Amino acid sequence: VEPQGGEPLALQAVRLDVSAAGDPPVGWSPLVAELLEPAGITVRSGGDQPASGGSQEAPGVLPLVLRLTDDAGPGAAAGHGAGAPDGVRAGGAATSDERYTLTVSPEGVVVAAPQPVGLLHGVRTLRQLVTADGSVPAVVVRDAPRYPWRGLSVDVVRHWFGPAVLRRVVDLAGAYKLRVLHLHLTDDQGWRIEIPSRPALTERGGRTQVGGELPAGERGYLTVDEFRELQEYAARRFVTVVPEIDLPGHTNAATHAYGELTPDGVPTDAYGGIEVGFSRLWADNPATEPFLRDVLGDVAAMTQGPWVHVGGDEAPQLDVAEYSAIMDLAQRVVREAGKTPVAWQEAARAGIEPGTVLQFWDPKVETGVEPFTRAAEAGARFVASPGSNAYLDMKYTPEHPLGLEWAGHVELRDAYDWEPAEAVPGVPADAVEGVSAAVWTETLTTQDELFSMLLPRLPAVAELAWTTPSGRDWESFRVRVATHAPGWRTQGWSFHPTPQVDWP
Ligand code: TNX
Repeated sequence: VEPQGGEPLALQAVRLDVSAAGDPPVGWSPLVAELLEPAGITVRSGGDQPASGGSQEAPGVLPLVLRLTDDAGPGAAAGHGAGAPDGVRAGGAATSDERYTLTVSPEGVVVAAPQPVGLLHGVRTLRQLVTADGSVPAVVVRDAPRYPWRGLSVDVVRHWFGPAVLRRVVDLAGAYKLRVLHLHLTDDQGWRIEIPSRPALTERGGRTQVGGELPAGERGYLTVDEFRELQEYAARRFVTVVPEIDLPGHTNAATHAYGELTPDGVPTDAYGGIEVGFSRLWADNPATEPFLRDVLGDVAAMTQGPWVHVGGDEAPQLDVAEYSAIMDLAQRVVREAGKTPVAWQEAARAGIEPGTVLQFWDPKVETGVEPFTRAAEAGARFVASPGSNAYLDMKYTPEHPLGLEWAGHVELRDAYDWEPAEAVPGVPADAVEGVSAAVWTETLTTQDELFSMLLPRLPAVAELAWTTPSGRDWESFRVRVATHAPGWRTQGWSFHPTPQVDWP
């Protein structure tokens, strides 16, 4: 960030010039308007036309030029991600080069970037620079992320959150420049994605959740079309959706729908509690492999991004051989369908192919660190979601009315003060692909409750995923994050006003 001095510039409107911006997934105008209009800035198009009656714009109106260029300016290091076999291909971006340069001067605003995603990042940064009185400082920002995998994992099983809420979650994730929305779609309490080859999954598991049934008339799963539309909505904002089918534990909704998956062929009862570690698939049951092939085949075919998450967490009820047989099969099916598997950290004990993404979550590391070291040597990439920092379903404090506490309490500062490169024990820093915040919904039932757990902690995790340690500073963060609160209020995004910040 290079402040240019001088008076702040009034900004009531921009005249958008996208003549050098290439083809975005949809028109740039609605995307830019979506970001700037809640900040009180009108977006006019036609900035590539010479302004009638001279080159000077009216006061408060600046041209906003989005320009694709390979020369995005010195100092903007390419994002790391050399080890990312698939890169992050959201929104059609060919590579994970997310650099951008944002220049704000009295002559206007220019965002230059080698890829469309960088142009959008620049507009998002511009939005963050707009102050409450409607001005922006003259500044040059040269920026690039530290990690390619910057994500949010959301449990839509324990309590159902439908497409409308999920679009708001995409907006929030996008605002903080995240690239991955991982959806936990199956668990003991329900099944949240239509599987055409296995219709009973949603017929029998699409209405249940923690505490029982959904309100009458509500459908608790994404249809094939809704899942496609959600992915398209996210991709337009350069967010890739990663669906998770959780195996071989967390499978009561599956065994409830298909009794053939149990040893005695009898379907299990529906489950509305919040215990874990009791449900399972059986490796030696002949119904298991066809089930996995059907489900993962359908999900892979429906998935636009490069990844399918196959779960693998909390399955001590299987011995290592049974566990590995199912996890190896699941990963093979995903690879045969042309996708890269993602799995929770426990899958380090199963077979690992190069490029497999392992999501670290449990700082207790009950398997010991040795499987992580071996997995890293075998080419696994790690995403850091340590429960004690990145689990945004943990209570902020012991008194907090919402959330769980198994990983401790996660105040805003805890979500900010940790180091992703050191978060996964036993693996070298260059095996870390990125960071994902996670929010589980055992205790969360409404959009407001969900957002009050995400805000303000998600921006803290997002900054960690973006910024190198030398650019990080808690005192600076707590001042900057406070200035976002009016914008959250405008958007209708609930937040928890933690006393660690002086809120305006
Ligand atoms: C652990 S994280 C789980 C989830 C729970 C969560 C609650 C993980 C891979 N498994 O099943 O919802 O804790 O914080």
